[in-house]
Amino acid sequence: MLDEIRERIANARRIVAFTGAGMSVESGIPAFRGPGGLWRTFKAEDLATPAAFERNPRLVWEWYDARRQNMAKAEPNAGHCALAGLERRAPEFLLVTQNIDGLHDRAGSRNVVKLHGDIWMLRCTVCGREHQDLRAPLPDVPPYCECGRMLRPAVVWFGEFLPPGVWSKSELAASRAEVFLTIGTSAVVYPAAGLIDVAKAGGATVIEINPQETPYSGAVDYSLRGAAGDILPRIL
Ligand code: BJW
Ligand code: ZN
Repeated sequence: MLDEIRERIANARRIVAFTGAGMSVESGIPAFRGPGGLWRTFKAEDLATPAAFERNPRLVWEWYDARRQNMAKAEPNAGHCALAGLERRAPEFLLVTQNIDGLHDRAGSRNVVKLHGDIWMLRCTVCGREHQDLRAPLPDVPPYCECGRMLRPAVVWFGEFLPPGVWSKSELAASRAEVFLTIGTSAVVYPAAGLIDVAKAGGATVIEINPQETPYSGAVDYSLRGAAGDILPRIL
C-alpha cells in the first residue's frame, strides 16, 4: 500500500497537505483533544473564545503565553521537514495548516496558508493594528497596544471568521488537488475539516495520517495509522 501511495504522490501535479495539532506533537507541542490536551483542566472550547477573553483576558493570555514559551523551544520534526521537501519537488503545492505555531515556516515550507492565524502576531482589540512579537514569555500579560488598549493573539477563536482570503485560497486548491493529505487533525472543527470533503468532491486521492481514527477515516482513500514524523518521511 505504501508503494501505491508513493506512486500517487510522485505522479500528482497538484498536491495539498492539510495539517492539525498532531503534526507538532512530536515537537513537544500537545494537541487540543485527546490525552495531554488539557491545560489546567480547561479545554480549548473554554479558552479559545471571544467570550472567555472578555470575561478573563488575563487567564486567556496566561494560556497563550505558556504555549508561546513551549512553542519557542520546539523544533520542527521529521514530518514538517518531509512536507517542506515535498513542496520543493512538487509542480504545485499548498500547505494548509490549522496550526498557529509557525513550525512549518521554520521547517522551510513556503506556500503556507494559516487557517487559524499565528500565535506570534498580536492584534489590537480596538484599533486593529497587528505586529509580530516573538518574545516568550511576554514581559507582561495582557499586553497593550501603543494606542493604550489591549492586544490579543491574532488567532481564530470559536465563532470567529477565518482571516480574509485564507478560505477561498484553500478551498480552490483542495478542489483542484490530485492528492490531498490530511495529517494530525481530529477533523472536527469546521470550516477547516470541510476541506477534506471539498478535496474528495474534486476527485483527489485523499490520504489520512493519524494514530487514531477520525470521522473521515472511513471516507478517505488511504488511512494510515501512525505518527506524522514516522509516516511522512516513509511516503515522501
Ligand atoms: C497525531 C499525532 C502524531 C496525535 N502524528 N497525528 C458545524 C457544526 C457545529 C459547529 C460548527 C459548524 N461549523 C462551524 C462551527 C463552529 C465551530 C466548530 O467547528 N465547532 C466544532 C468544535 C463543533 N467553528 C468555528 O467557530 C470556526 N469559525 C466559524 O465557523 O466561523 C463562521 C461563523 C462565525 C460566526 C458564527 C457562526 C459561524 C472557527 C474555528 C476556530 C478554531 N480555533 C482553534 C484555536 C486556534 C487558536 C489556538 O490554537 O489557540 O483552532 S480551536 C483548535 O481546534 C485549534 C485547532 O486548529 C482546531 C482543530 O484541532 P486539530 O488541529 O484537529 O487538533 P486536535 O487536538 O483536535 O487533533 C489532533 C489529532 O492529532 C488527533 O486526531 C490525534 O489523534 C492526532 N495525533 N499525535 C499525527 N504524532
Ligand atoms: Zn491599538
